[in-house]
Order: sequence, then C-alpha cells, then structure tokens
Amino acid sequence: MENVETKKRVFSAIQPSGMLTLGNYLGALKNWTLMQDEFDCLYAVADLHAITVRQEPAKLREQIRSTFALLLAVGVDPEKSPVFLQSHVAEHSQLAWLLNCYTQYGELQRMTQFKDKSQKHADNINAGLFTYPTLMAADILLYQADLVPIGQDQKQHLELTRNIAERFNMTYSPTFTIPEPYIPKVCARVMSLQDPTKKMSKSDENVNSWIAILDKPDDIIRKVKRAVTDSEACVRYGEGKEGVNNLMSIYSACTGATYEQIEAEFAGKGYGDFKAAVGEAIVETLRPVQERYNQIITDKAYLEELYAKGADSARHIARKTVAKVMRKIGYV
Ligand code: ATP
Ligand code: LTN
Repeated sequence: MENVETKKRVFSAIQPSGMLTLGNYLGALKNWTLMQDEFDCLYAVADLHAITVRQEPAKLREQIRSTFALLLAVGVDPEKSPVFLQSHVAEHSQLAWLLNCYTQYGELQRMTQFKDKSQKHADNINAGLFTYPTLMAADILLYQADLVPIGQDQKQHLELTRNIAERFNMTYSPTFTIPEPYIPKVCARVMSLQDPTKKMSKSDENVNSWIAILDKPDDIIRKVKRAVTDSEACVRYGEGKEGVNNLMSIYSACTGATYEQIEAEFAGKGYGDFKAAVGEAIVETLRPVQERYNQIITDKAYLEELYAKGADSARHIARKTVAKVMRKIGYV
C-alpha cells in the first residue's frame, strides 16, 4: 500500500533572529513551504545554536517567539509539518553529546564558519561555537532526514554530518540515514543591495544593504531605490552588472517572470522605473506574510499550543533514534 511513509523526510532549521531578511525568505523559507506536500517535513527554530554567541535573555526570548511566528506566517503549516523549538526537544542536546565523541577535533577545526566566527567574536571563543556542527548533525540525524534544505554556507556542516553518520554506521551497524543537501535553484542567493558581490545579510551594519521580511513598505521602496546598479542604464542580465542581476533575480522570484520577460518589460526604460517595480513586487510579496505575522504574534495561547504540539511530534521520532544509538553504544 502506497502511503505517506514512502515520502522522503526533510529537516531544516533556522536560527532565531528578529530580523530575518528577504534573503532568508527567498533563499530558504519559501522553499520550506514549497516542500511540504511532496515531502515529510520537520522544521525547527535552532535556539540552542543561538547561544554560541552571547544573547540578552529578554531579547533572545522575543526573537525565538518572533522567528517561530514568522515560520507560520510564511506558510509553514503545522498540520503538515511539525514545527518546533529545538530547546523543547531535549534529545537534540543528548544526541549532540554522544556525537561529539564520534567527531574529531581536527574535523571541527577545519570548519570555515568556526574560523570566521571565532575571528568575529575573539573575546568569546567558547566550546559551543567549536562543537556547533555536531549539534547541527544531531538535529538532522535525530529525524533520519533524507534531504536537508540549506544555503551554500551550510554545505560544509552537512558534509561533516554525513561523515559522522557514516562513521557511526560503520562502527556499529546501519543506524542513521545519510542526508543529502538540497539547495534550491531559484534565488539561492540574494545579494546585498549596497555591495552585490556579497550576500544579503542581517549582520551587515549598513541597514540599506538588506530588507527585513517585516520592513515597512516605505522602507522597502526606499532601500531598493538606493540599491547599487551600474552606469549602463539598461535592464539586462550580464557580466559586471551584479547589482542589476540581483534586482532581476529578486523580481523574478517575486513575480515569476523570466529574465527574458523582465528585459522585454523594461526595454527602453531607465533604472528608476525598474527599481520602482522591484520595490513594489517585494512589498506585494511580503504583504500577506506581514499580515499573518501580525495576527499570529499577538495570539500567545495559539503560539503556545503549537510549540507544545510541534515538540511532541518531534520528540516522538527523536526518542526512537536516541534509544537506538544508546543501545548500539552499549548503555544499560
Ligand atoms: P547572517 O546574516 O548573520 O550571516 P544569515 O542571514 O545567513 O545570517 P542564517 O540563519 O545563517 O542567516 O541563514 C538561514 C538560512 O537562510 C540559511 O539556509 C541561509 O543559507 C539562508 N540565507 C541567508 N541569507 C541568504 C541570502 N542572502 N540569500 C539566500 N539565502 C540566504
Ligand atoms: N546552522 C544553520 C541552522 C541550522 C540547521 C540545522 C540547518 C541548525 N541546525 C539543521 C539545517 C539543518 C544556519 O546557521 N543556517
């Protein structure tokens, strides 16, 4: 009998940040919603990961709630895909410890994100920052995920996850599913509006370089108007036109238009008209998300009910994996 059991399992997580960007939306979250029918998905707010850098308690609490509400607002449907807070499922921490003992110091030392972040936060190079990838491996392996939607920057962590899983399977017997990365083709990278050779990032100090999912329409229009382009004044996709390419890519992701259609639409028109249209398209794309977010974030009871439900469903799967792992290692 064909049933849902044959669907591939998908797991992904996002760190809680009050300021998720258009890049997070078009590059990651939108894709999460599109995968819900074809796959058996689970999604988490990676709040345990967040404390590898120092967080202010009240602000962290606020950002965790806000990120959870945003996941629902962009269209993650808790009826289809359990969505939960990582810290509510203790098995994440538990499996992370076990996997730490199957991960080499040298492997973690090679992680480029560790090298970058330890440079950025030189005053707080804590052991959690170093072992962050084993927690991420635990997140994925707990649910026996087949596919993990991630951005380019997380590929190295997924590769490590696969190595840890393969090592464990070889040492004992098949225990973990070996996960594959799933990198969406459309708008995989939204670039900075101020320096289109860099990815759009909320940690960029120049607020004009990024658009938050919750930015007000006027701010969105203004930021796009100020976006860096070039002196050719021709809307076409091409080399040396990173700024225009980026805006075309965003416009395409928001409207569904192909690059040829966009070039035709703006033939003979200047960047002013093009930027106005791009700004408008972003506003219209984000409008329904913002409306849903504003409804959800004020409904505390609804949110709390969903945290609990999501964590229950996740825990049900996670427990089985941890029990299996502990049995194989030799725990009584
Ligand atoms: P930071 O800006 O602090 O580096 P971030 O914006 O990259 O963080 P993450 O939490 O690391 O945020 O990313 C969450 C997800 O969003 C990841 O899958 C990441 O690849 C994706 N993502 C982030 N920025 C972009 C972007 N500009 N374009 C496409 N996808 C992005
Ligand atoms: N490290 C990721 C967030 C993350 C994740 C995961 C992604 C934590 N656990 C498991 C995929 C699967 C990030 O910073 N983008």
